Amino acid sequence: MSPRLVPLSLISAAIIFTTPAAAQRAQSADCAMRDSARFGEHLGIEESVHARFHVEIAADGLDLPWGMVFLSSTEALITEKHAGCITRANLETGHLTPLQNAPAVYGKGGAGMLDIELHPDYRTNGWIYFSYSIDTEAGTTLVVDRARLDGDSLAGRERLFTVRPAVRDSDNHHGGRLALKDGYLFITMGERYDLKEDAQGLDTHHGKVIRIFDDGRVPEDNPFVNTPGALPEIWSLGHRNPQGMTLNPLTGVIWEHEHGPKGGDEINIIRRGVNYGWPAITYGREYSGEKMGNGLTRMDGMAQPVYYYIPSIAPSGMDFYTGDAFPGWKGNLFIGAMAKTHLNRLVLEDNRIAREERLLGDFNWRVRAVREGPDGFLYLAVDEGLILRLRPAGIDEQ
Ligand SMILES: [Ca+2]
Repeated sequence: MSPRLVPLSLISAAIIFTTPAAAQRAQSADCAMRDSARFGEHLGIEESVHARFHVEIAADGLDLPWGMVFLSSTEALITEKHAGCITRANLETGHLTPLQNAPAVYGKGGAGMLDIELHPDYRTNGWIYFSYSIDTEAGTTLVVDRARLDGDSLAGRERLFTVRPAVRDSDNHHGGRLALKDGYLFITMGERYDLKEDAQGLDTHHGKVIRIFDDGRVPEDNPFVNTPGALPEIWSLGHRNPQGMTLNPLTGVIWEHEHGPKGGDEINIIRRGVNYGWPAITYGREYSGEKMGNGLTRMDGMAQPVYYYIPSIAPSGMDFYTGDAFPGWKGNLFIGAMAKTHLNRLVLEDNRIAREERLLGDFNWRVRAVREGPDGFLYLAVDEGLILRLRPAGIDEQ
């Protein structure tokens, strides 16, 4: 067989095989146009203390949906973690259209195409922000880009931030949640699991919340800009594996949550220059059950969490509910739970958590993302590949 007759499939397989990281995929390969086979399926009526609601499938067939943001009341952009896609979902038909011209993504373990957010002025400037993992000569790391939509293609993509340093042989704790506020972009970054002491070091982005301007510049008033040896993008430190961050639109305060080790998942309010304690203090233990370090839960100069979970629920995604469809949920904080599969509803009193309710536990979904839609309904993305819509049910509805 002459070389030019080698089947294309073998050539592309050889190219993929000789790429430094087999898990780093060019877009296209796993990102195909699809219909949702179970679109519109009604899964029942559920009860909350303050609401009664339908659970129905708005899309399915997604590969580990991780981030979700609404373009309109009928369309969302959804990231698919390991496949590395940003997929446009039509929530009136269930049709899924992966965006063209997306970057190559390293997708494995906690690494992949992660969060996605719109600029607060998206209607006028069109900027879409997204975080994802890449493989480099020095190892894997997290980056944040922004781009605009041109039809179903990403256009004018710009690199805004790269987590330093890259690390070899760790696919864990890539963080990656994004929040935009007042011209600033906040980014969460995990401590890569094996490097937990990095969470206390100011010479690395691991275990930090980052604050940059929405165009990537570093603000002069960041807390460690004038600290010798410190990375100037750092906003707060002492974080373990933050997989949730959101702005409370009612107060302007940024909330975050992070996985503890065995127990000790935390909810924190993110403030300038604050040390949130990991790994020096924690309410969790080693996975073996041993005390973490010297077993301390408090230390001077380190913040206590607003709330913590024992045992761990493995939180992911978070959103404040501000809509009108569920009056009884107004101002509540919703968080996905993956290990203790449910939707976590938290009632706030000022900046404290007063009560907690666990919803949808019987479905055994690993709830990865939660988001209020423009229609005031609540939407969930779950590891099982579904987008669920929670819609109010009348008292008499069955
Ligand atoms: Ca902490």
